[in-house]
Amino acid sequence: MKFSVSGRAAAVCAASTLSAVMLLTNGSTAGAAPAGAPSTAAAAPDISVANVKAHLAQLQSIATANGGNRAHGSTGYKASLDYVKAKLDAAGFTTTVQQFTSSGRTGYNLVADWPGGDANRVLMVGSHLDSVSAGPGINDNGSGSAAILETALAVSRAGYQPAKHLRFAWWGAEELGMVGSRSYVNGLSSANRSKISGYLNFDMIGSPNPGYFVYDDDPTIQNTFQDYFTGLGVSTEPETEGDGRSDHAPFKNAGVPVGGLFSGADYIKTTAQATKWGGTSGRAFDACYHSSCDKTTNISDTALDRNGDAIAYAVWKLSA
Ligand code: DTR
Ligand code: ZN
Ligand code: ZN
Repeated sequence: MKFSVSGRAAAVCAASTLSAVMLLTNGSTAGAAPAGAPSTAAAAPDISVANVKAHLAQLQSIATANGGNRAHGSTGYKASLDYVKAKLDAAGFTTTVQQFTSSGRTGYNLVADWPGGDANRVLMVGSHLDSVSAGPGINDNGSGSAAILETALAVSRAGYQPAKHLRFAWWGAEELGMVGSRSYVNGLSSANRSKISGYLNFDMIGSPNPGYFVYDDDPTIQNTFQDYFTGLGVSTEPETEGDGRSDHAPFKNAGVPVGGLFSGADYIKTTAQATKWGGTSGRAFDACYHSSCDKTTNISDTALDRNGDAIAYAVWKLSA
C-alpha cells in the first residue's frame, strides 16, 4: 500500500514476522551527501558530551511530560522518536519510520541513511530508544541513543563522505526482547542483509559507576574499540554477559559482524575493576537499572564522553 504525502513517499515493505510494516520516508533520495566541506578525513571529530547531555535533557523532559517513561507503546516513546527524527531530517539524513506491533501496541523503529557511499557495503550503528515503563531510561538507553544521534550529526557537520554507506537506527521495544531490531532484520531480504558489513550496538554507555566493556563478538570491531581506549590509557574488559541481551543479537544471528560498547548494568563492580576504572567497588555499575531513578542524574559524564568519542572513532575507521 503506497501513500504519497506532500513530497514524502511511504511504502509497505515485506511483512515482518510481527505484522505488516509501514515505511514513511522523508523523501530525500540517496545520492551525493548534502553540500558541505566534504571530508574523507580518517580522523573522527570529538563528540561533544555537552551536546549528548542536551539530547538526554530533552529525553528526560519528554518522559516527564508523558507519564514518566518512554516505554514501547507510550506517547513518550513516540515523542522521543519524533525528537530524534527531526534532528536527522534537518541534518540531511533520509529517515524511515518502520511500524510494528508487539504486545498489542504499535512500535516504531527509526532508520536514518546518510546519502552516499557504497550501497553494497553498509555500516550500521544502532541503539534502542525505548525505556522500561518504570522510568525515563536515561542511561538505558537514552545514553546510547543520544551518543549515536550526536555522532550522526557530526557526520553531517563534517560533510563526511565515507567509502561505505552509513545507516543509523533507533530501535523500538528492545525491553520486550529486541522486538524492533528483530523485526528490522527479519524484514531484510537476504541480499540486503548481506550488504551490511557490520552492526555497532550501544546500549547503556553512561553508567554512573562505569565499567568499560567491549563486545567480543567480531575481532576487527573489537580491536577497533580497544585501540581507541588504549590510546586513552583506559583498559577495557570483554563484554561477556550480554550475549543475546541487546539489539546486536538479531544481527549476529543473521551472520552480520557485530560489536559495541557497554558500561555496565546491575552487576557489582569488583575491587580490581574499581582500581583500574575508579568508582566504587561493591556497588552496581548502574544501581538505577530499570528503575525510576534512571534519570539525567544517573549518568557518568566521563563514561559518556569517552564512549561517545569511541563511537565516532569506530564509525570513521570502519566506514573508510
Ligand atoms: N539488556 C539491556 C541491558 C544489558 C544487560 N547486559 C547487557 C550487555 C550488553 C548490552 C546490554 C546489556 C537492557 O536492559 O536494555
Ligand atoms: Zn533495559
Ligand atoms: Zn538497554
